[in-house]
Amino acid sequence: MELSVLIHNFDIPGQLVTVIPIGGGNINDTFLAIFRNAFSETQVILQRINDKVFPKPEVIMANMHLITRHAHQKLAKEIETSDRVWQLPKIIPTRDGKDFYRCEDDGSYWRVITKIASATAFPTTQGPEHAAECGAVLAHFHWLVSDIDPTLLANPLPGFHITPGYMELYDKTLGDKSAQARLTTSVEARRLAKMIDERRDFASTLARAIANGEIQNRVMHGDPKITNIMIDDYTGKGTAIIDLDTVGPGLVHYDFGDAIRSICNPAGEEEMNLNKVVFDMDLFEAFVRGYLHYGKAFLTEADREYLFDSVRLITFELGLRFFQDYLAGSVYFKTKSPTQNLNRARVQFRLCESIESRERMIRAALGKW
Ligand code: GN1
Ligand code: MG
Repeated sequence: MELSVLIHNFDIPGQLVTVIPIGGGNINDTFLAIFRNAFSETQVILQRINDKVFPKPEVIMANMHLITRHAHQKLAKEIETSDRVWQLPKIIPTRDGKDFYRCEDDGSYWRVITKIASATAFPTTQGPEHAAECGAVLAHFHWLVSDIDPTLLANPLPGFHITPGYMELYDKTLGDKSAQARLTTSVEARRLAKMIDERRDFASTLARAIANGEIQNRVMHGDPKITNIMIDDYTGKGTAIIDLDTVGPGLVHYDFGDAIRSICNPAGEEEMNLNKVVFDMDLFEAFVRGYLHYGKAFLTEADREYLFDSVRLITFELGLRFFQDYLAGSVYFKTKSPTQNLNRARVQFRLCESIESRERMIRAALGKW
């Protein structure tokens, strides 16, 4: 179905002007749709939910419904006392009042959400102030959802961020002939496989801490990377976190580690020159400062014990996920070339080494809290 036809299933005022592809997400397809009437314009975000990755799109929409309703009520109250307006996208329902539209032609799932206007999500970190604002946005989101009972949310992506599970999948993939061929013909692939083997025990660190009851699931965002954090164009302050697909029960550590591995690597995820990939301590200290402002209120001592491990682990885990997908023929993360996931893995593993070599400094910075 043409997008210009499909979008009319949603309740948006005005006449459609255009629908254009935007965004560089690795999973969903994202479009900007513009509607106009005689005196104003409405811009909304149309997304096709990737149901190969999210087996039950209705589950992610139910989670999104619950958390945005809760958050918007809290945000409306906060506006009276806050120095800034915090925002979160809102679901725009279909004409028959549903949170998503299922296309009968091909069974695809679509949703429309509001666009956070006059704000930018940068592809890479602009400097320490930007990093600090990213920290503030993530911690403010954690605060917003900290009073939601995580058991009310369904698991949007079974196995997400359970590192030992990704190790099992990787081991299984190694058994495939085509994966073995990709491994034996590439010196780089073999080097990464060795790095993974050297960290097998470490891969269970957070899973063990959960099993021992040291740390517990709360409500997490699940994908707080730099391109999902919006900075207000006029004030330079953080205003929103977007991409709520993976919101669900999980450790705040997953978010903390994931945001940091993305924000403290100024070269970004697609860098080809590994010499440019470093863990930037200035950006890290700034992020932590921003996070702490709101994070102090809800982080426990036990939570804090695992913050360094979370940074190292989520970086390692994403490297492992990219690498496993490369070996499996790039079936999960969208790619433009057959070796893109291999290179993405190289970047994360280099970053992981950089984090490991700065362990003392990172722990010291975390200890200042
Ligand atoms: C995927 O597609 P996107 O950009 O929202 C992935 C994240 C990774 C990220 C790395 C559901 O997110 O876990 O950190 O790529 N999302 C899922 O760029 O797997
Ligand atoms: Mg995402």
